[in-house]
Amino acid sequence: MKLFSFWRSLATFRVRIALNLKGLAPEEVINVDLTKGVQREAKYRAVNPQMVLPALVDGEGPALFQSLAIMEYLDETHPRPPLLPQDARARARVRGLAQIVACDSHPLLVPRVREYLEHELKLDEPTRMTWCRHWHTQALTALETNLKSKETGRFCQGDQVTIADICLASQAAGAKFFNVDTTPFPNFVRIAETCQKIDAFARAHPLKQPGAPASV
Ligand SMILES: N[C@@H](CCC(=O)N[C@@H](CS)C(=O)NCC(=O)O)C(=O)O
Repeated sequence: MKLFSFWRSLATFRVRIALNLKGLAPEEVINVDLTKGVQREAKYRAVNPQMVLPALVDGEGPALFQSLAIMEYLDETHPRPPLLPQDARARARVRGLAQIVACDSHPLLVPRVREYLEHELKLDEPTRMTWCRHWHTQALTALETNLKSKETGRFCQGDQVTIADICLASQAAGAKFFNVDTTPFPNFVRIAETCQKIDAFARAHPLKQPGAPASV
């Protein structure tokens, strides 16, 4: 396997956690520096025409893309431990929680959106931060309200780690990057802290990757 990655990429963080949970280690991790726009260079565009991370090449390729799709692929090809529950309703809830993060919140905060706000709409840094914190807080509010359900256990869905927890962990790392106050969201914080104590999560953390600063 070959993983195209960058330390700060939250979507790649999700895939790294899934790989670690499955006991898989890519033979090659290729750094694509998002701060330098390397994702838009022809070489990477040939790997992932969307010009975003992550991309995962398994065997002959072509590259797999989109973190949720990659995680489900890994779950189907390496079923142990499962990252989705057996029960259809529980599975729908897990996917729903994961999608709050990966489909509705994270896309509003990615570099290409922040760059558009800066260069095209000419929004200054404090205004851009207000944008980012607003969408973070919306997602945290939706997650926290859902997590008050009795289906929540040690993790988002009972006591088994699922892709919902992986996405929650990425939201928690993003909240730190953007200095978002998470204290109004105790279930979210509790699960994020429980996840970070698991080696597969801890090793995958953005700040543990090559090129990462000591803190943000
Ligand atoms: N929905 C995608 C998100 C992909 C994405 O936007 N990735 C970010 C890094 S986390 C990226 O590469 N952004 C490059 C850019 O915005 O130019 C997924 O979950 O894989």
